[in-house]
Amino acid sequence: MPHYGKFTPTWQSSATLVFGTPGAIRSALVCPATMKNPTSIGPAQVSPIGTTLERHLLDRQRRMPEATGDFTGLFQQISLAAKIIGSRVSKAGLSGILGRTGTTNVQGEQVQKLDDFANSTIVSTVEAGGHVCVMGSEEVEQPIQIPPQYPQGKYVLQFDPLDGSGNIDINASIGTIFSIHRRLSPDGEPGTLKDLLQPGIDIVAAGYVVYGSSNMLVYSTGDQVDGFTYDPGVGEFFLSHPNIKVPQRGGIYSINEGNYHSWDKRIQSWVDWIKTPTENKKPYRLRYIGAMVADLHRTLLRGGVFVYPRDSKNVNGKLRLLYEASPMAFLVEAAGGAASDGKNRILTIQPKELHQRTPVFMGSPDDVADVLRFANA
Ligand code: AHM
Ligand code: MG
Repeated sequence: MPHYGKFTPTWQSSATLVFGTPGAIRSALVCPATMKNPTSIGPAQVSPIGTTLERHLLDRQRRMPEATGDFTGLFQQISLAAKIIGSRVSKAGLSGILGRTGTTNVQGEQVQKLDDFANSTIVSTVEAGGHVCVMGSEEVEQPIQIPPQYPQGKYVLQFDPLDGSGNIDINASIGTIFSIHRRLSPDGEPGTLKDLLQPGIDIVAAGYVVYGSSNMLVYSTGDQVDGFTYDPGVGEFFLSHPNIKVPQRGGIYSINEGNYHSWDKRIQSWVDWIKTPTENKKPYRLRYIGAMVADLHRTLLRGGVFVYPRDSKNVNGKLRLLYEASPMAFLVEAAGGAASDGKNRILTIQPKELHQRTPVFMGSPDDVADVLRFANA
């Protein structure tokens, strides 16, 4: 049951609005704020305003006595960057942000491309926080160092600032992907490339933000996957999809079928099979948005399989291991799904380069098993 499905004020006093699930609202209504000697509104953990991302993080932090607050602090900066990017994405057509870097807007100012804007928003929000020692971004060729005026923190952040950026100009869903590792290099010193070249299995937390019909932040620390929907009126992410579980099998396949003639015959056979009805099987539906975040968000919630195999143009696959495939594999596995490069778990691949690519087969465990059976025939 979503904790924060609809943002419906049920009654209003001079100072109080009540939001939340029907149960929480009922509890709150037992005791309007204007009553004298109010009775309890219920167990302390049930909040009549819903669970914000900040509260969710603080609750987790309190359950870990050794936690220093660094992780929570880093996450708050990521969430701030997501709010700023989401706000700019939603105004993309209005603010003259569309277009190539190098053009000028009506004020005669330099127009920044939205993916450059997203990249610099994350870098400048996170670098000053003192929680990371180095960052890796799809938009930046080399590791991003933390300027010497800021502390060198204990975490390593990798991100794709605006995934699916080809969708910006047509108002379709795009997203931000990120993962967090602990540093390997000595504390207090600048981070190194080695800090960035860590396998997904060592991820501390990963997540994505999808900028769609509503904006959502989905994250995991490996135990479960939780989704938060952004309320622009309040300026907060609220828990809306606790403990997301990917269905064991879905009914959707997601692949750029326009590449059919560039694929290996075994991938062609799988696609031929999955869309052909048989006595025991209905044909799967094809859905492909062209933004990994959006395609995998649907896969997490509805099930099915997302595939970007190697092809004759992209001989190592197209998607990037460190800031696309690994964080998504971490989330899919934490939700009970499977994520493979065709042979191995994506999470166990030891990266050799910052912008390394990998084939991707992810989603419902039974659907991934089917495609791997064909791919390895
Ligand atoms: P990018 O926009 O960050 O470069 O991401 C690459 C995108 C993925 O989001 C998406 O799954 C894929 O490339 C789509 O590729 P194609 O157009 O070849 O199907
Ligand atoms: Mg991308």
